[in-house]
Amino acid sequence: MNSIRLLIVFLFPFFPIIADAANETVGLDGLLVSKSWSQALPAVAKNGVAYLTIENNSPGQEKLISASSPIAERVEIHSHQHVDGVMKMRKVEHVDLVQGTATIFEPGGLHVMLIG
Ligand SMILES: [Cu+2]
Repeated sequence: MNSIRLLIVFLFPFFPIIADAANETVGLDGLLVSKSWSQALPAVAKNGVAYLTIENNSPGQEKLISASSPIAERVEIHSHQHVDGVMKMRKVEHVDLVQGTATIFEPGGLHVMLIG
């Protein structure tokens, strides 16, 4: 198993536009990152969220262990969980990328928090 770090680069300033990191697929050693996007935010927003899909076509299990971005002071990988009927975000230490599957970061599920 390998561990990977994700670098999120937005091509546009992070203000009220739909920031599409790259409407194209980026691959590395059988890992394909695609469908990356972020919700539009007001210019004063300090935090943002990014979504993407990672396909693992490598020969084995992979693990996403971190993410970073030049537009955020800190980047965390989060999941959503229902706790007592309330949806809460939780930081996760890693995401297993199962061989032959696509891991989808989407609203209400896994997401990348862009903090600061
Ligand atoms: Cu979050």
